[in-house]
Amino acid sequence: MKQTWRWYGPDDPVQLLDIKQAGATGIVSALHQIPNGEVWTVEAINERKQIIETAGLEWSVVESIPVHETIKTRSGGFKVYIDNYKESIENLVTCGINIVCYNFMPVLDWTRTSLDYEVADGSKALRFDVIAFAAFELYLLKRPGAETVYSDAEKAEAKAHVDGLSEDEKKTLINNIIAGLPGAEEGYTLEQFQTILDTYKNIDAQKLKENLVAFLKEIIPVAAQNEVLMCIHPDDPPYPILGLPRVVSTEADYAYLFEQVPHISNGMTFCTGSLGVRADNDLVQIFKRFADRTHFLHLRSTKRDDKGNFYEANHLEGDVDMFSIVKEVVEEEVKRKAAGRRGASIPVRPDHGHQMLDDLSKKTNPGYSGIGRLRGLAELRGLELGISKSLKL
Ligand code: CS2
Ligand code: MN
Repeated sequence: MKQTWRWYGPDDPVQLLDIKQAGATGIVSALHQIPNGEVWTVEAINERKQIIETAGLEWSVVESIPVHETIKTRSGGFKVYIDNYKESIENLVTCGINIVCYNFMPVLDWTRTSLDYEVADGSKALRFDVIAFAAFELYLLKRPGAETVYSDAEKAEAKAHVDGLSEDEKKTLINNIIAGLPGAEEGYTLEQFQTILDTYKNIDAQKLKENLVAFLKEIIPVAAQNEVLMCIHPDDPPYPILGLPRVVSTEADYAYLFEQVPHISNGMTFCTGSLGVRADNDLVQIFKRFADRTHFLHLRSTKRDDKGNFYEANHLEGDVDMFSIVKEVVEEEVKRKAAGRRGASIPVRPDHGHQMLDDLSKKTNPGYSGIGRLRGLAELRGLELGISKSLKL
């Protein structure tokens, strides 16, 4: 695996030197300063690239070029935004960058209800709690239709939950959900939020799928022509929330996308943490099936219960069988090498980590503190080495 690390740019509290010390050689970055939908110019890309290279690192993957909301709803000025997207891909190629991660989640990118859930060892993890989420949409956002999603028992629990929150705690819950987690690009106020949810009134899962395929039919040919590998990140959590459809959550979802647009440039970001939240997602089977289209790996684990709650576990613990996954990855890389395939080692990043040690008293990007990810990367690297050696590679 090519060991990489997400870096949010010069304002990231984790410095490039820290990343070198963590042992990563590749950087995963995006031009977060450019508003969603606008073209990433060669000049802006090169500026970021130079900063990364001056530190002796390489910009391996773009995560993400955000997909403008109007592309997802196919409304308003979406055609211009698709053209801009193509142009950004071409400009990245001009600068020598050819792996692009993105997602197609309506309105919200990844979503958690708690950013400081204390686990047994005193470190802090990100967590999604169904009742807290219900409390948010039923009693704080007051989303029309939310009451149809929950049972009476859940509604009662959610009501008790919200009644137990102080005004500050309510604000925190709202912000955790709608203010935008790192990399989400868009943040909303409560007032704006319902308005943007309403833009999906006539878009069900089937329609969203069609809109995604239509987008892929536009951009994959451009990517293919330029030998760019596009990799779509799974929904997180991998099921519909807020009455919005989500269409990149399961093996069947991915199979459909690859069937519709078969070129190898139409690939996936294999995120074990996101996919692993669903008990019916067999991660090893998903990887095996789409191994040749896995252009980017996000390795982390989650621990779920039977009510739909989950928290982010240590990388080698939780529900993800990381040994089996990494073994599959190592075997895929052997195949790629034998076939002389370019990019035989797949870029991987430790996707999120706990806030721990000195980071507990620092301001960190939720999920993206330095030390927790350093631990994650170290564990993954050791696991890979052990597997490779035992396979006599
Ligand atoms: C999240 C997201 O699980 C994750 O990786 O941290 O930021 C994710 O990377 C983006 O949604 C991908 O476009
Ligand atoms: Mn991920």
